[in-house]
Amino acid sequence: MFRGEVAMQLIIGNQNYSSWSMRPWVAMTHFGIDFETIKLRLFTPEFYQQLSAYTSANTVPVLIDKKLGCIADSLAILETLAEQYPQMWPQDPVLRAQARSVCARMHSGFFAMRGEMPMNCRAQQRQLQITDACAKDIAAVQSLWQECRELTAKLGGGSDGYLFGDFSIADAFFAPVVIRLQGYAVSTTPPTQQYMQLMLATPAVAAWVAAGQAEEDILAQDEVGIK
Ligand SMILES: N[C@@H](CCC(=O)N[C@@H](CS)C(=O)NCC(=O)O)C(=O)O
Repeated sequence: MFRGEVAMQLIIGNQNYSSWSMRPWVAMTHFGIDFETIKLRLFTPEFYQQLSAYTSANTVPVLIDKKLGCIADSLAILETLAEQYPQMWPQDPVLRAQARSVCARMHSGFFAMRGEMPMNCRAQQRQLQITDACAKDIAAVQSLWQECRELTAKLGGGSDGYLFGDFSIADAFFAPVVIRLQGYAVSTTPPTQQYMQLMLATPAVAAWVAAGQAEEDILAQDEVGIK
């Protein structure tokens, strides 16, 4: 099952739509971790059947590690990998604590934005009616990004322009939000646009988007907005 020398496999869903899968795939690709991708077609009978061979979790992503076993959940996967690859978190302890905090907030919040603006790599500035709750999430995420960058500048963190200077797990966590903001015609601030451009030009993010756009499956429930 494993390519001889590869110690890890990552099970993901459709790259066009699977925002949770995008997080570890982008981070692992960015940090040059050697892994094999197993892509399953979301919501098909085969998806659940094949997944059940590895884990009792009915969701992707799942990391299969030769030594550690099957790890479900994007946050658990990235926390586990960061034990082996500490460069995935900011080096500064204050920035690292904040990076963990914003990842957890993304993991357990921003429900309106997630629900109303499904990640869809093929969508480009689609017209969409959003609720006040969704507009509030969009404003909150932009303030959060600004806070991260201001704190990083204050503490003299890396200057690459990512949330905590150098690319970290936090950027991987917000990569699907960048795709969402690009997919729908919602207004964003100039610093947000700058961050979005940086993220979209990041090779691991661009590779994920290209793979998603090349897929042919259409998930009707994730196709919203007017082209
Ligand atoms: N909290 C989980 C959520 C994973 C999740 O909901 N994945 C979606 C795909 S993006 C899924 O597998 N859905 C299948 C289903 O709900 O039946 C994580 O971070 O990995």
